[in-house]
Amino acid sequence: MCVITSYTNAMSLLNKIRNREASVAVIGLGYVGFPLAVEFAKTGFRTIALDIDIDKVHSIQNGQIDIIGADVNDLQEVLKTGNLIPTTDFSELAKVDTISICVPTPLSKTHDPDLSFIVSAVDEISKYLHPDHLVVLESTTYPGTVEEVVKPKLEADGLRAGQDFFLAFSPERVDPGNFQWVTRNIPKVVGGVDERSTEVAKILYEQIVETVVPVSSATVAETVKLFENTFRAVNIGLVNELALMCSALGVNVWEVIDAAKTKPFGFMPFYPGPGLGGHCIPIDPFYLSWKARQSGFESRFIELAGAVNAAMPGHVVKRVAEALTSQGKSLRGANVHLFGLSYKANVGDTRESPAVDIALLLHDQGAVISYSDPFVTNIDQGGLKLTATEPDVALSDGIDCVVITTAHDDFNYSDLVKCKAVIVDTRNALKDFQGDRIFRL
Ligand code: SAJ
Repeated sequence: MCVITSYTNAMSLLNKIRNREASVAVIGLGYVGFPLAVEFAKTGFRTIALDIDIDKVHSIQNGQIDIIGADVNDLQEVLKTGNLIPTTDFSELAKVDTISICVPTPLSKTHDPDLSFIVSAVDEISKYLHPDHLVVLESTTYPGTVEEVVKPKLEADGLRAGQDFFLAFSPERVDPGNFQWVTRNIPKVVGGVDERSTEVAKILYEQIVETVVPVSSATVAETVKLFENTFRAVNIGLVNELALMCSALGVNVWEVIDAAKTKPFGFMPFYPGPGLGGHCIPIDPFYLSWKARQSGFESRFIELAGAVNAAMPGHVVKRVAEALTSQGKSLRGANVHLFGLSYKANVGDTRESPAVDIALLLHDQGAVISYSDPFVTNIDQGGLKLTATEPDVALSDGIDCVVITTAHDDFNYSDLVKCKAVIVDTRNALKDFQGDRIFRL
């Protein structure tokens, strides 16, 4: 297609977007895609909300969603307007103007990037790709995915990215459980396979996001996201190592961090914990190091931080053993109660949760595990099948040790410190309490 036609196509698509006449599609209705689809629909776009999970689609069609931070009233509002169309029918892609891909990018068992969800979504798009389509990948992935995987697949039938259709990457930055920073006010980076694709993607996201940050390519945009999350993983690894150091020195690491963060510039606090959880921070850096390795570069920071963070659950188990020993008890047969099973406070997600790793390690060493978590009703993982109990179970005589693994706001820590058990506090939840039964990281 010649440049003028491509320019004309871009202008017509831009006008449709600006006038809200464009139809948009979001593939993948998880904690990223669902709020994005609702935001498009709230802004007046006819929004095809696509997922392969028919049960999820049915519950959304019925105005129900169990994603942290999702506003059911918003959902019911956009369903009433008819702007949100939840469906499993991928042929709807033929009728839309833009497609945002928000599918998972896990690691495989061999710790390599697993692009199978992206490939499935792109294979579906390829069936319905037409001139003027804008395709935006949002899933976190290694630098080069759009250029090396997505673009060749979409161009297989002869259409050219940047000329016949537009192709970009725009990283998701959703922080589950964060109600201050939401889809509309989190700055959005966009990078296209060419200038026109960047421009079209920028105009699309400007309709629903206050600040859009264009960069020179899709590969730069992919790298931005991985750097953001690698920054967190490495700094969490550093502060976890500091915690181990302070424990050996007999220094309170939390006091050190609180004093260090009084520095008004050049410092950003991170906090030690029982390990690194969630489906992003423990995983994303290995997408970057994997790609770097393909180019012969070994990222030592990523691997080292990964090793330090992965060792934290084992360190917590050692602290539990020390706490029990102080009472003349051993791990085998001890009743250990965990406060919190999800990977971070005030969410119910147990994916990659260090609290689950700790429960499994303790169970393997013969401890009898129970837990309380207002967000996690039960768990069945690695041979451990448990149902949540009320927090006051921790106060009963039968419990030998309580481990605070996830410091949910809902827990009553003033009550907890009255328990007879020793307490291992991995989150500084008991910062206002002292006593020889309290063991910190
Ligand atoms: N953690 C620490 N110490 C810290 C901060 C976090 O041990 O100082 C632990 C948490 O307990 C948790 C893990 O790290 O187990 C990840 O925590 P997180 O706050 O990064 O939470 P995520 O993974 O849900 O969300 C992150 C986003 N969070 C923030 O920026 C605050 C952001 O990095 C990404 O937008 C998102 O991952 C993503 O989807 O990539």
